[in-house]
Amino acid sequence: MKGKVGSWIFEPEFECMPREKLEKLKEERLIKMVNYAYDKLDFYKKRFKEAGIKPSDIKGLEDLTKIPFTYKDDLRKNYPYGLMATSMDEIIEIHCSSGTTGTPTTALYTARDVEVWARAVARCCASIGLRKGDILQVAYGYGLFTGGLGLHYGGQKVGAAVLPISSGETERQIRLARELKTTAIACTPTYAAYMGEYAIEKMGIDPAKELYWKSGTLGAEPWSEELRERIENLLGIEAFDIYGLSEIIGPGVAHECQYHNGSHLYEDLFLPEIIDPETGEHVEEGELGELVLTTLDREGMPLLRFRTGDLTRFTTEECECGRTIGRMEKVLGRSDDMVKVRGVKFWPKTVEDALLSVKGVSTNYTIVIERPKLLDVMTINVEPTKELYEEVGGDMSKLEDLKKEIAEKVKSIVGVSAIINLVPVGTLPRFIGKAKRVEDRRKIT
Ligand code: DLL
Repeated sequence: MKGKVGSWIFEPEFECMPREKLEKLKEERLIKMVNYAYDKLDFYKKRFKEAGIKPSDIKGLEDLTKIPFTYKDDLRKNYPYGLMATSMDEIIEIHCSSGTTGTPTTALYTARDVEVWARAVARCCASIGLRKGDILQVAYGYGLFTGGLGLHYGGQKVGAAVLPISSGETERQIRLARELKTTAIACTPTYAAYMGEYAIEKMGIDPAKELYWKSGTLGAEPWSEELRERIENLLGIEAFDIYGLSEIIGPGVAHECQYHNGSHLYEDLFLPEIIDPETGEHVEEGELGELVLTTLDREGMPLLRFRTGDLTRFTTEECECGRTIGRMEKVLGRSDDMVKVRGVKFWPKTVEDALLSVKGVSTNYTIVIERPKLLDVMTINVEPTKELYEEVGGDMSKLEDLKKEIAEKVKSIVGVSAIINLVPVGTLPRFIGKAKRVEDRRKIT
């Protein structure tokens, strides 16, 4: 549904800045940021000393690689305030993530940081065509997760009204969407698909016809093009990808424009690099690697060369929308989410690509990996679509051909064979935030 909404550009002076000028701005901001982080934080003083460098060694963008990386683990070790670059008097907002390991990290914002965040997300909201008179339904979780408040600030900044409904209570989401005539939706792609399915199956409402959503800003997790197509058809919206991470700011680091050919990464605020995760060296422009980000306008918690763990490509090639700011490809996955089954490495998103390319397969699936004896066994539990399920009267034995087709697709796209377990509609878990689809039982035993 390309070009369905009236996308616009919130800050053309930055988003469309001539590249040469942009590079200059990035350089100035980098030098300032390096000095700031060094002056304010013992953490960086120590890191620089260990690397044998001084802030004055960073004279331009070409010196960036001299700076050591900052890792997620550094944030854990410095929990809660070890990376706070101001006094607590200056901090007005704190977010926390528990992370997969259970060790928390904090994200600290001054008033200026919240303003920068609001501007970044406002750029995203303009891309989905939001303006005065629109109502943005924010169904990302509010609270310590940055999704809810981030979209809240950005939506208000472009002049839209925000419905801060948060995630969950799906029946109420649909009811209020219809009664209040909300015009756009913000949530994870998984939850968008679930809301659509819920409206049809549980409430007899066709969201594409009976709701007023024109667009959606969906992110916080990897999602496939197949899922985008399904969501667009189901909800009758133009679906956009939004990327971000709490350590750097929250949502709003990058967002798609109406051409959907990658997400514009706001380089004037967040300096990107793509590296080979093994060697730490830069890869050629356009090649796949790990995204590394440096905050260029951050007071509360500045981060230099933060290893995001996210694998993507980056290009500065011109975009039809007129933005000069570069674009990152849809994230393939996190390096630590990569699964290895019988020696074959892949990201769960590739399994989604395979599953959703088969007609009659729903968006509800889970992946279980076990090692009962010596060999890894991957089982994909997946529900057929409601229509197909009803067509066979709930008799799964009539879906043997579908099962075979899925197994073949998985083998050819993912490169590893899997046991396909077709399960009745409504039996797999539904997610209101980030989906947790992979259960790797090998790690537990
Ligand atoms: O997920 C912030 C966010 C909220 C982004 C709402 C977009 C919308 P964290 O919880 O810190 O912050 O998780 C950050 O989620 O490093 C990626 O691995 C993943 N991620 C975020 N957006 C995308 C996306 C928020 N569009 C981590 N595609 C990141 C793929 C994404 N992965």
